[in-house]
Amino acid sequence: MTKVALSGASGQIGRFLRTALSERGIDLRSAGGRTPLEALRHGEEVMHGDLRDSAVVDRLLEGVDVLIHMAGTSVERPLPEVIENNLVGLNAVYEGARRHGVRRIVFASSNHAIGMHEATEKLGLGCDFRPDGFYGLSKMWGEGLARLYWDKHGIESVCVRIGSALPRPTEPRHLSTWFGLDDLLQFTLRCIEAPSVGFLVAWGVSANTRSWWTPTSCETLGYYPTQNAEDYAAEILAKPNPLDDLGQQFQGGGFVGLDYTPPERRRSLSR
Ligand code: 15L
Repeated sequence: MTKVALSGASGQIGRFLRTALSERGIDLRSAGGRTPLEALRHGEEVMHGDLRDSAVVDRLLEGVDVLIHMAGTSVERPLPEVIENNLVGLNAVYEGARRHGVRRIVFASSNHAIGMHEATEKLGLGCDFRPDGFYGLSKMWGEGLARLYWDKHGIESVCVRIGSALPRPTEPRHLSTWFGLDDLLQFTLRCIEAPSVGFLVAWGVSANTRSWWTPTSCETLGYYPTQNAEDYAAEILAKPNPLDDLGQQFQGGGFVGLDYTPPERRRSLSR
């Protein structure tokens, strides 16, 4: 039976996946960060610790076939914090995968790696990276790291550029970015089961009518989304949009306006 490890098990997506994968009888080891976890059912292994520490990584990856890597900073934060959690921590995890012969890592990338594309654009997976902050930049780096470990060490990766993983969409941007939880679970199960994936990048998004992202890579995984944010459109569009003009202009939404220099101030600053 495939042994699966889940990092970031105390986070928003991690909590959902932990329960859902356990309920489906996946042989699971769940890892939280600072706070100890309690096993959800008999047989679930739990642990916690800082993944920059190779001894913690060893406990996470011993005997593991597939790692679902959801740990790390998941919002925009100062660069030193992002570097520690999302670069140093991720590298420690991939090195641990080498030591333990882990077959595959599902890496939680993010739409914020491409967040400075305009909301009017339709993007394929080959689009330029246009990160909307240090967090998005770290996801771009993470995809590069995953590529490196496939090319040089044969560790498979699925880099999933997660949109908005929520129980339901709540604002106009989500009509394009929503990744429904049924679809997230289906996607994760396919990542565990797919016979071989090599290095793969995929959009973590539902079958949204207004999606900005062209679904490719789905065939390799056998992932076929069934949820569509459009079902909530009338309700969402009847309410005011919580995003300002900038957040509506770019795909990264609210992350774009953080530490943003408006065009009219750029020339004067550079003189
Ligand atoms: C992400 O990558 C974040 O982790 C999450 O908090 C949301 O902001 C999501 O993207 C999104 O873009 O909706």
